[in-house]
Amino acid sequence: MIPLQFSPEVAEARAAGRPIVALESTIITHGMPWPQNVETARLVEQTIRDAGAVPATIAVMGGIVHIGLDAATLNALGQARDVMKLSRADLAVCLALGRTGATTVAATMICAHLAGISVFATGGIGGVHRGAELSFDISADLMELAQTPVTVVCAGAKAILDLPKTLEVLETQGVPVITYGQDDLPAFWSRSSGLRSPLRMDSAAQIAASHRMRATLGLPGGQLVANPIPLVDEIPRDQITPFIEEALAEVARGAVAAKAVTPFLLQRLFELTDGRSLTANIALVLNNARLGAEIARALTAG
Ligand code: PSU
Ligand code: MN
Repeated sequence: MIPLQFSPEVAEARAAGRPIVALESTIITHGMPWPQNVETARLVEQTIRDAGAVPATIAVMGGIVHIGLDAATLNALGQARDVMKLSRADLAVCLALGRTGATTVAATMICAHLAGISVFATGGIGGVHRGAELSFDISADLMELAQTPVTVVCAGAKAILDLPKTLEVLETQGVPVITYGQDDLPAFWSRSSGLRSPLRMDSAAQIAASHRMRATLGLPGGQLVANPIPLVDEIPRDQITPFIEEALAEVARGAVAAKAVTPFLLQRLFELTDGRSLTANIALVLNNARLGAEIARALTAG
C-alpha cells in the first residue's frame, strides 16, 4: 500500500471533485529562509483558495506522504533541520526509513500523480546547470516532466542555469514548454531570458486543453508552463546578471557540489541582492499559484 495521507481539506476536495493545485515543499525547506518560507507557503495556499481551488502542499513526514499540510506541520517543517531533499531517486528510501523529506518538483509530481492531482504550481524548476558538459549536473525535474502527467506552472528557469541547454533537454525529452502570454521565455526573477519560448498560450483554458489532449493521444509526461513574473516585481536581467555571475564563480571555486548547488546559489543571490531576490521570488510564486488555480479549474470544468 502506498503510504499516502490526505489532509481533511484535500480529502473533501477530492470527494467533491473540486479543483486541486499541488505545491512542493523543497521551496520551503531549501529554497527560502525561515520565517519567510512558512509565511509564503501560507500566502500561496490562501491565494489558491481565493482563486477557487484547493491547495495541497506535499511533503514526506515520518515515512508518510502527506497531501496537504496543516498549519502546525507546515510550521514545524519550515524550521526543521535534517530534512531530506527528495527527488525521484530518494523518495522510496525516505519512506522506507520512516524519515522526513521535502519534495522537489520531480518528487512532488510523482506524489501529485499518485494522489490524482494534475496541476502543480511552484517558483522555479531545476534544469541543466552551467558547465553540465563537465559536471553532468542535470536536474531530475526535466526527466520527470517527460514521464509524469502533471502540468507544472513555474516562472521559467533561473539564469543560474544554462537556459539554452535546459530547453534542448526538454525538447529531446518531449516536454512542451509553454510560455503564458508572451513570446519570450521568462527567467524567474526577470520577465525575459532573451530566448524565444518554444510554445505560447494565452489562456488557462488552452493550457488545460493541451493537458487533456496529451492524455487523449496517449502521450506520457506533463507540461511545463512558464509564467512571467509581474512587471512591478521583476529584477531586470541586466541588474541580476552580475550577482548571478558572482555566485556561480563561488560554486566554480568549489564552494559546494551536487544537491547543495541550487540552495547555495539561492542563498547567495538573497545576500547579494539585499533580499530583493526573495521579494521577487515570493511575488512570482503567488502569481503562479493564481494561474495554477485557473488551470485546475479549467480542467475540472472540462
Ligand atoms: N528553484 C528555485 N527554488 C527551489 C528549487 C529550484 O527557485 O526551491 C528547488 C525545487 O524543488 C527544484 C529543485 O525541484 O530545487 C531542483 O534541485 P536540483 O537542481 O538539485 O534537481
Ligand atoms: Mn543536480
